[in-house]
Amino acid sequence: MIDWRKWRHVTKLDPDKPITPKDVAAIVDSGTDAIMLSGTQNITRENVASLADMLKDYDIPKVLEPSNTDGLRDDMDFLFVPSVLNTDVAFWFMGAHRMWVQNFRIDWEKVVPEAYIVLNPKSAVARVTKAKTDILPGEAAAYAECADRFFHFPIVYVEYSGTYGDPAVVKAIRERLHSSILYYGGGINSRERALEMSRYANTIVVGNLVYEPGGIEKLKETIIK
Ligand code: 1GP
Repeated sequence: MIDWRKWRHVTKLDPDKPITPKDVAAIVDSGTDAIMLSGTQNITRENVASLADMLKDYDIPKVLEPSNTDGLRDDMDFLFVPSVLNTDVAFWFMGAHRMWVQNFRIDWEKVVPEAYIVLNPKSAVARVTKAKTDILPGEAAAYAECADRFFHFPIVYVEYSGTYGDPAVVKAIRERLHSSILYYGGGINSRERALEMSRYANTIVVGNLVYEPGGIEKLKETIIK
């Protein structure tokens, strides 16, 4: 059984962004603990299938993080399913999930719920989910404590997608968590930033960097073992 709780570093690949088999091979060999297939916009059955196909011969753990039901597939090791906490649009906390459970056969052994706290107002996920991103560290920490203690989410995910976040917010959340695993994602593009966020987060997630020129070499620098 793969123990995802031990992962320190996850690389997020967006099915909507083109990537070469050579780059995929280099990412798999980078030392990252797992590959997460995830994107917010233009996620289709076809682009998820083509990315999954590029990864199928590698035995690195593969996680699908769906943003809709189009790309769902059952050949992944895990299905990390986000619920957004800091939005008043219940569809992103429970609505989409009820439709998913009502219309699909679920392999619950593979499902890992994620409590998302979305904090970059310019990110696609903030726009789509109408997240209330202008919250204070105390409010963010209270959302996290609710997710952990009240809803028992196994993962609390601090999402600054596309920009580098405030370590003080991640620290405030760390201090309020009891058993949830803390994920941090957003703007990690150097070893310095990876070290800083790894002081508070159990697992860091790196996405956009791999699509930048020289990004895969930089990715290796963000892996803290
Ligand atoms: C995005 O949290 C991940 O969902 C990683 O963020 O793309 O900014 O690295 P970046």
